[in-house]
Amino acid sequence: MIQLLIDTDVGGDVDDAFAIALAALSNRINLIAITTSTGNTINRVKIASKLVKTLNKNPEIVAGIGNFHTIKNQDHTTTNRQNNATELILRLSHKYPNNLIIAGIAPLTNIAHALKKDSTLPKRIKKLVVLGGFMNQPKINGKQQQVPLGFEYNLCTDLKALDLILKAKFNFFLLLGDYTFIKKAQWTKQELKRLYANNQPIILKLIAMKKIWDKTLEKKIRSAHLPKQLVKHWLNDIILIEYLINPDFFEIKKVKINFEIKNNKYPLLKKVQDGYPINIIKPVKYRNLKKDILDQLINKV
Ligand SMILES: [Ca+2]
Repeated sequence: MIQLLIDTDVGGDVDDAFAIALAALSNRINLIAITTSTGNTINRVKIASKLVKTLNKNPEIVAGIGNFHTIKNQDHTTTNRQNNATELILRLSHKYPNNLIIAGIAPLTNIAHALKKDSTLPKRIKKLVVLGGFMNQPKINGKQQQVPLGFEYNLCTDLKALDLILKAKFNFFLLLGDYTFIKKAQWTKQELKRLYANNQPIILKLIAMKKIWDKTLEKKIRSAHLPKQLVKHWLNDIILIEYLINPDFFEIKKVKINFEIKNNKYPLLKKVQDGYPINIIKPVKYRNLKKDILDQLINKV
């Protein structure tokens, strides 16, 4: 059984809500805790609590660093400085030594704070699995294009946190945007139809959240002058949780990476000889993994 803590920015992109539901429903995962990252983290706690309550699950849920306090700007005093996430991450790492998996599906600020407080944390964490980053410029409209800043949040919002985490020798697994922002990794119409045909309380809740997000995404993409082709039904965070549940649909590649910040452009990750060793999670069976996710969500497993 996987002992899991999810660090999430649920309440924005709906993929977090699906990812939490999938983890809570899985009989391979014991969802012990949820910590919230970025922005109004207290509101995110409320949203996560309602979600898991629908499933009669009771993980510990606490707020982390909020209002864009990156690890650099941690001394800002004006907004939420609640930092229960750091304490919870450290406490659970002692309670489940070498057995706790942390899934990072949000900017890495909370995890970096825990690390700053106790540099021995990586020794007690079984795996740190994270969604984020690009190694290659994504194809938009069939053409390779510069990753728009603000398109991928988890790594680029808090690069100092990423830097600390890479240096810290976690057993680090990364699912890249290269593998999740592609056509194969979107919900198809048929898949969504299957989801919408279900009327379990959790599915109704997820669908309601998804409808709100679909509208928000469209507005966000438009106001950021990003290509409207980015308004799609992305699975993103959900795929990371599926990796934990069914690693058979994925390949792991060991690489050494680092990143470079150039001219305020999106910091691509690069394979370099003297880089930090990480494990890249590469989905290889998209259709199977999406079917498996749906089966679990609508309780057909
Ligand atoms: Ca997220």
